[in-house]
Order: sequence, then structure tokens, then C-alpha cells
Amino acid sequence: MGACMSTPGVTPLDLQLHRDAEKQLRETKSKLESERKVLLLGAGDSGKSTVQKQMRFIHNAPFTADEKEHFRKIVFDNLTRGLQTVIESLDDLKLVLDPHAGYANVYPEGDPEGRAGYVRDWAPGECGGPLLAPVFTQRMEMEREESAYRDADGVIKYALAMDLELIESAPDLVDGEAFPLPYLGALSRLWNDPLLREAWARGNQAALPENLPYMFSSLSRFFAPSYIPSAQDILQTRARTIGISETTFRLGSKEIVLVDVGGQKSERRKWVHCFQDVTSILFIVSLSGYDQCLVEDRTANQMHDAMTIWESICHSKWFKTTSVILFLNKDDLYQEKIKTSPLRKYFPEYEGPAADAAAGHEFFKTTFAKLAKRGKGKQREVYTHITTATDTAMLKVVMAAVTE
Ligand SMILES: Nc1nc2c(ncn2[C@@H]2O[C@H](COP(=O)(O)OP(=O)(O)OP(=O)(O)O)[C@@H](O)[C@H]2O)c(=O)[nH]1
Ligand SMILES: [Mg+2]
Repeated sequence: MGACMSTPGVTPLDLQLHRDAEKQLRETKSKLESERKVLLLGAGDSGKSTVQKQMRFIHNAPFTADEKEHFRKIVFDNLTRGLQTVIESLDDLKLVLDPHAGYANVYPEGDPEGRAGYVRDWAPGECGGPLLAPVFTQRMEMEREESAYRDADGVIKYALAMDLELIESAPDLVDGEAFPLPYLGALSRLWNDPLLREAWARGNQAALPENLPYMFSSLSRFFAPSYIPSAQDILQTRARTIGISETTFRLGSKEIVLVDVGGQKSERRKWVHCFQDVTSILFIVSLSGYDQCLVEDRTANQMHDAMTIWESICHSKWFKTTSVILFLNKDDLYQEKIKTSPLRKYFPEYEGPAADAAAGHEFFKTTFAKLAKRGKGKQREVYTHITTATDTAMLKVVMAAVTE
């Protein structure tokens, strides 16, 4: 028993190395058999990272304190840079901010209290420390110029200019730093300005961030010094993905590796690095993108762009046998938008009734299915789901079906 014939020239070390190599091969094979690699693909802003975040919530892989801190800083960034994008879109939309429209309500003409209230916002103790010191000094200098306060009109113009400057010079928060208080007033005054609201409503022409209504509806909560982002805050934050990120979950005896990539044009050339051994592709499309331009290219339509990528993925030599699942995402935003923004304006081939969300769903399902079709021969089966990726209960049900 256990007798072993020795081969001339083979040392015990050679034998050991050989056994180790075989063991490693067996382990890799069994890992490959039990591992499912799911690749998230789609254009920028379609919701890929949101699906990945949801999988962490659903599979009990909670975000760490450091990750929550990271998202807290992104909330501030999304508010300030998001509003800045709306402000910058005014020129293109041929809109000019009129201080008398929005700010006249905040600082009624001839009301010294209005001005006093504004100045109070800027009390040095509340000023956000050294970060805002230069802005504060500038305000003091301007305040010394009597003319700035000569009449109510001056106050109003000045208040608007200062708020705009504050948003434009918004800093990146550092770890543990509360949201600087003066931003609370500036953000809420500007967001409530009717002209900025009009720019927002025409956001499809300028690729404005879609999470702003959510972010602004919770503004005062974010400014509490003890604020920690909730699960929904984390899902609503927007930060484009750069590079490739993997998350692993255990599902019964299987291990699911979910691979998230950046969808903006500059990121797409990196995709090929994760095309090996893909079990299934989750392709995410933003339904609300049907009337919207791309962040990185204002001349392109988001839905057309998604269709082009989809077609090339479905016909790629890498994915001949890969199962493909299509998420027509951001249904909540689409349901609202379709009421007023006609689908036929952007897709003249659509012949269904106007403002009919379900008919639009069918149109997109059919169009994507046609694009996935290959010559004659066996056709690929495409599974389509209408989703709202920020809705955890919905994603739980859909992802259970997808990862079966
Ligand atoms: N209302 C709503 N917002 C969504 C939905 N899905 C995603 N979002 C939001 O859309 C924004 C973009 O989502 P991401 O998941 O970052 O998009 P992405 O596809 O990863 O984008 P890239 O990393 O640039 O490729 C975030 O603010 C999300 O909260 C949805 O179904 N409804
Ligand atoms: Mg992403």
C-alpha cells in the first residue's frame, strides 16, 4: 500500500510541485464551474452601478463606514455641481437669470429684514471655517461699498450674485466635514428660482442630472452635522464609474461575480478586458433617455447611443453563447416624462398613441429584440425586464429571476 515507484531523475521536490500544480488546476476548474460571471453593460448614466449597489443591499453586504462617508461627500458634490450644471445650461437654453423674479420673493423690495436675513446667513461663526474664509472676506469688502446696499434692488442683485459665486466655488468636502451652512440657503434659494426650474424642466436638451429633485427634496436633512447617508441616498448618488469594479456574492452553491464598468464613451474601450468567461450580460438602458442627449456628447441621443452599443454587443464574437438580459430602466422617470414629451418626436417610426407608457415599452422591447437578431439560424433569446433600479423591492424580485 502506498508503494511508489521512483522515476529516475525526478526528485521529491519535482513530485511535490507537480501535485501542487494539479491541485491548483482542480481548484480553478471547480471554481469556474461554481462561478457565474455577470457583466453589467450599457451607456453612461443608465443605472449599472445602481444595480450593483442594490445587489449589496439585497445580499447583505452592507456598505462600510468609509464607503458611507464617501457617499456623503458625493451628496454634497451632486447638489453643488449638479446645480452648477443647471446654471451653466442657461446660456444654451437662452435663459437669463432675473434677480427680480426669484430673489424678489426672498428679499421683498424695501424690506431691510430681507437683507438682514441674508447677511445673517453669513455670520462668520457659521461660515464653514477656513474653507470659505476668502469668500467671506470678499463679502465684507463688498459690504463696505455703500453702493451695494443703496436700495432694495441692489440687495437683490447682490444676493443672487453671491449665491451664484458660492455654488461655482463649491469645495470638495474632506472626511468628517459637515456641509458648510451657507450652502443651505444658497442652494435652496437658487433651486427655488423659477428660471432655474424652467431650465431644469428642459433638461433633456442639456443632459442635466436626473437626481436633483431627490437631492433637493432632502436638503435640510443633509446639513445636519450628524448626517449619514441612508440606503436610498446611496442609491440616488451619481458618480460616473471609471475603470472596472467587481463584487462577489454567494448564491446557494454558486458564486456570482458582478462586474461593473463605466459606460461613458471614453470608458468603453476598457470593456474588452472583462469579456472572457462571461456567463451572462445584464444590459441596462435608460428608458428616460429617449428624449435626452448624452452628458459627453450633446449632439447624440441617449437611446440611439444605447441601441448602437446593444447591437454591437449582441453580435460580438465574444458573446455567441452568452445569455443576455435587457433592463429597460428608469421606468419611474419615463412614466412621468412620457406624459408631456412625445416619443414620436425622437423616434418617428413609433406609430403608437402619444403619452402611452405601455405602448412605448412595447416599442422599445420590439426594437431591441430586432437589433439582437442574427442572420438566419438559431436566434438568441433576450429576456427583458422593465425596471426602476432605485427601488430595492423591485430589484430583489427581478434579480432573483435573473440569477436563477
Ligand atoms: N429615478 C431613477 N434614478 C435612477 C434609476 N437608475 C439609476 N438612477 C440614477 O441615475 C444615476 C446614474 O446611475 P448609475 O448607476 O451611476 O449609472 P451608470 O450606468 O453606472 O453610469 P456610468 O458609471 O457613467 O456608466 C444615479 O443618480 C442613479 O441614482 C432609476 O431607475 N430611477
Ligand atoms: Mg457606474
